[in-house]
Amino acid sequence: AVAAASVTAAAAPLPQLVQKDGRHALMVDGAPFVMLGAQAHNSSNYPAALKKVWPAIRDMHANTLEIPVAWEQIEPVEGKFDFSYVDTLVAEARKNKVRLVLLWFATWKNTNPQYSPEWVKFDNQRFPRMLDKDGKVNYCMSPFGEETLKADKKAFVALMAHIKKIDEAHRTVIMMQVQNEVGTYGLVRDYGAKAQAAFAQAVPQAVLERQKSPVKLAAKGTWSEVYGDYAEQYFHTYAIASYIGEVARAGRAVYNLPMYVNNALRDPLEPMAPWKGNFASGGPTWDVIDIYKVAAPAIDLAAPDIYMPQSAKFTGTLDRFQRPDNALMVPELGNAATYARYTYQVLGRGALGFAPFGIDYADYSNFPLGSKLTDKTMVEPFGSIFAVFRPMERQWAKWAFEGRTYGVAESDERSEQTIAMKNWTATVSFRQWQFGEKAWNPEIKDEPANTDKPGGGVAIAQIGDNEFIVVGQQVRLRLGGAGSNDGKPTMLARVEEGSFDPSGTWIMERNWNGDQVDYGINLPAKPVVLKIRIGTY
Ligand code: N0T
Repeated sequence: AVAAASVTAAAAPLPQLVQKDGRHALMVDGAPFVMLGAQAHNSSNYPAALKKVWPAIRDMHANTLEIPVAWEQIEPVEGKFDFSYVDTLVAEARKNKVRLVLLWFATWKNTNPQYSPEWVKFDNQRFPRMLDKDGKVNYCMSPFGEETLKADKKAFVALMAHIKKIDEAHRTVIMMQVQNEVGTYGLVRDYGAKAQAAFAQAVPQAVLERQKSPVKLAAKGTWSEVYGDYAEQYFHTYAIASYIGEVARAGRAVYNLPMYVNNALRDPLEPMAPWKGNFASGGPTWDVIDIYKVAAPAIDLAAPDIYMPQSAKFTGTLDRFQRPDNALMVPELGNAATYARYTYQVLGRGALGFAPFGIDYADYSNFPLGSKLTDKTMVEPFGSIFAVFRPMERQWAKWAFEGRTYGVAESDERSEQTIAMKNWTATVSFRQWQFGEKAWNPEIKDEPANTDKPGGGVAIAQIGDNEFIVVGQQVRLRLGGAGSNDGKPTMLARVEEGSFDPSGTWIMERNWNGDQVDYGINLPAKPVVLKIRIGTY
């Protein structure tokens, strides 16, 4: 029995989300993991296409690839499953030493059924689309289509069973995204017969208890009676979330991977108002995360896809989605260089993952949402940052889960930012010379090199009372006493530039002193890692 048991090594534990004190971690192989991710283009989900994916993933220094698995490709004929692409993908991911997040493109992909098999998308009798107020057929699948749910669920369960079979001993696949950017554009809800009947029912108790709404006209009653002008959006959200929740539940019953939904955002800063065509109704927008929590308990989190380069909107979105009951993960953002600085902000805020969209060398540019570039130069701004995080990715994930990490990105206004840490503050400023103060030479009108556009960012982990790991680029950093150090004179002890080796040991290259610290700690354009100690006297 002893010999037999030693033949197969014990499989690593299942990836899972854990939480403590309002913070979250994605556990992979039993320890916190941070996804330094990249998402491939929408049509790179074929064995031959992968050849143009892996080189970009390598240049990106990513530890995780997010890539679609389409319903149309695994079940082109009803009941006949073909997992050859999944097999190739998983095998090649292992060769490339990256993990996978699989994106289930099925009933809804950017709200439409484009990735459903032909036997689904052209059979409106069996798989009904939504109806508008006049009874006209809408493009979007109805969340009340019982056969649609049954068929999508069956395919997803088959996929999860297959992943379990090929990957249980490896855990190459660490997470599933269920559908993609769901909701409906241009129509607030379904007006088909089933939907109409459901709309006249009472709002479920769990929604009444959890959903924070600007309007609550009654303690209970129908959707309209309780939520007035918000009723239709909330109702549609509940219907879609319930559908996704059921697909996810059934999939997890077979193979219990973490699962999430992603969101095409509504503006995080505009005043709250009822839906008026300005976002996909029914999607997990920040205002209805509670409805997803209630209707889709098998979904771990709702995640923002951020294609808003403006710093106020970017930060506003993070603020809306990062909650004690909703872990922050950014599964998509634009791949244009302007987004690279947000890597520091997102990872510093303790996100489970960060993945620019459109990272492969298919000849396809995502401009104007993302970069005009399609080669190495598109990947480089992100890749250079991931490269310095990679050697310490496990430490970083652990520090983040312990609440020791902070991060900022340069704002569009280029203004100074202050980070409050335990008994210390970090003041971060931008467009500074590496030496001296701008005020010395008012007649010099030049700005520091490479700072014509906002590009700075820094992430800090406070690893001890007076000790910090700093990762960043193009910022000036100053540390000052706060709390029990408030008012005390301070002095830097060490500002070591270096890196962690794979065993987690710090390797110092040099110690910054003299000019390199007399005018703040000035990080260059190329990302660096510093280990800083500071003291008081
Ligand atoms: C994203 C991607 C892909 C403020 C766009 C973004 C991906 C999907 N959709 O390349 O299609 O599969 O999740 C929609 C952004 C809407 C415009 C926002 C302007």
